[in-house]
Amino acid sequence: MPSVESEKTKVLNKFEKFKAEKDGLDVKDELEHFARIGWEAVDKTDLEHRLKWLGIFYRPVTPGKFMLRMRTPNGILTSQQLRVLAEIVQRYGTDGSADITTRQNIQLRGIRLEDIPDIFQQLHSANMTSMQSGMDNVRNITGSPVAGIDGDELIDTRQLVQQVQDMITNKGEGNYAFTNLPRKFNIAIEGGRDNSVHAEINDIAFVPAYKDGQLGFNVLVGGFFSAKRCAAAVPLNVWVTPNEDVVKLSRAILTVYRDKGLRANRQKSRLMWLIDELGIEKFRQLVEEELGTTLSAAAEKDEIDWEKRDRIGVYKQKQPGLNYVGLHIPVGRLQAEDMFDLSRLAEVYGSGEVRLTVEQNAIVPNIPDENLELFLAEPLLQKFAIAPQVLERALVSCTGAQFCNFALVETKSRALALAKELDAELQMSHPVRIHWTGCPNSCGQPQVADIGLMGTKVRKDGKTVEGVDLYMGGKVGKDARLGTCVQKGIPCEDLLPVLRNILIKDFGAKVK
Ligand code: SRM
Ligand code: SF4
Repeated sequence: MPSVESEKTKVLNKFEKFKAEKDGLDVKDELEHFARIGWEAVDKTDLEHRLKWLGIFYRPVTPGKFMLRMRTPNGILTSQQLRVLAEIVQRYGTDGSADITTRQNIQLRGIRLEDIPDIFQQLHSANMTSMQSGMDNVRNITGSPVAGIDGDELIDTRQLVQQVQDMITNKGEGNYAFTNLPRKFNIAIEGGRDNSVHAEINDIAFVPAYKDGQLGFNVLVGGFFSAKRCAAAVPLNVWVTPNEDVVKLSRAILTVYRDKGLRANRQKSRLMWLIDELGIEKFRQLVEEELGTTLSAAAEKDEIDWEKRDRIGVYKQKQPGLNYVGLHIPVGRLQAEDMFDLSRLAEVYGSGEVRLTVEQNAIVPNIPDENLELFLAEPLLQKFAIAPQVLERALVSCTGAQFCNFALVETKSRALALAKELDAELQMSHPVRIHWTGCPNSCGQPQVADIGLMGTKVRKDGKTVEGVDLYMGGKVGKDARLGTCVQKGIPCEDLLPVLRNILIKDFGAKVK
């Protein structure tokens, strides 16, 4: 299939060049061949870049052991799907594990390229896909984690998220229309009042809003983080009804971005850079032209007016007699046996469904009142608590040096160790959200945290050591705003007392 021509591609950077030569999606037909010849014989660009179009990530830190990034629309998996993922991970023994991601998604580790054809068959049979989950594609689409079960929800986002994903990925088979975007792209659909999806940091965000008494969405565009710049999404001044209009508008925005987006410099290719260049009015006009209709102006205000809730613990559902239970998964890391267990619990006590959150936790919905006591007594809840320590509870961490070659520091294990130590020393009445990210790419979203820690290298006593830049002031939920860097270059080995002081001074912590 031809890739999209744009005026801007005349100056081709390395990425635009290889995309123009061969679309990333083309490697789908070569998987059997790659499996036969082995990863070391695969063309370098196919190996390191194009395979990401299928969600297959070569890991230079662990050569030969790949990461597989799934798509988990709205963060929802059936217990059977989770079991399939557990079986995939299990075959890799101690190399196999999985991570719940900051986009309500799951990634599998330890994967061997020779097994991919077989794994893709398994995924297909279980109605799962990893298609277009990396590189210049639309990432996992997030939605309210308690869609359809929360008594206070405004719009059930599940179908909408699925429909947008199906449009973009051709029902998970791959869709050449959207495999050559100028850069990655994030979409979120919020259905509740507490902005559980971090709407403001997505390239497109739909947030609930009433217009003339009718419930629909206001639309925000251009939110993103990168090493060069972080920007909160801005209003497109559009309101849409919560139906196929969401799909049509997403398609139109993506098409304008694909065809007009800036491609010369990858540091300036995200949607906001195009909006800056055109102005929001002109951008809106192009979207309308693409749609062939006039868009309705935004409702005066949106309905995001609650503080964000973390969903950990036991909650009544809108369906009488049913409950959902949010389990804390420390820094999102799962082993195969955890996944089997979680899947079993969801089947035995609930309706066979598991949900993931952008805080890297899991929710088991639809547990009848009479099953609750036994569910809460299950041994897995010792590991994945419903009432974890205050700091551990709100901890988020990106992958970091264990598997990511961009990382400047180790994150997950360090984040957990520090939180445990501080939880042991301090008493706090409310959670403080600490987010770790291993480098300025900000996958761990330090800018949305109460305390954000971004990996860096620091000089100490004549040596280069692992350190962090400190971010503060991030606010989530209503009136969300991005935190900023308040202190640079703290060596990780000196971080404990720094955090202790901040927690006491700014967050009311008391020494036990
Ligand atoms: Fe990310 C690249 C991991 C959410 C911004 N991100 C990467 C890569 C693929 C780099 C690589 O090839 O090694 C990381 C894979 C490491 C690994 O082995 O796991 C990676 N990003 C992650 C995850 C797994 C972090 C986590 O532990 O949860 C998240 C996967 C989400 C998903 O399911 O798709 C993840 N990444 C994010 C987010 C947060 C979000 O979406 O809310 C951001 C900031 C928001 C944004 O993109 O606007 C983010 N990741 C980046 C960037 C910087 C993008 C830019 O415009 O410059 C990169 C680097 C790039 O794209 O060039 C990146
Ligand atoms: Fe890797 Fe950096 Fe993203 Fe962490 S923030 S996963 S270290 S790219």
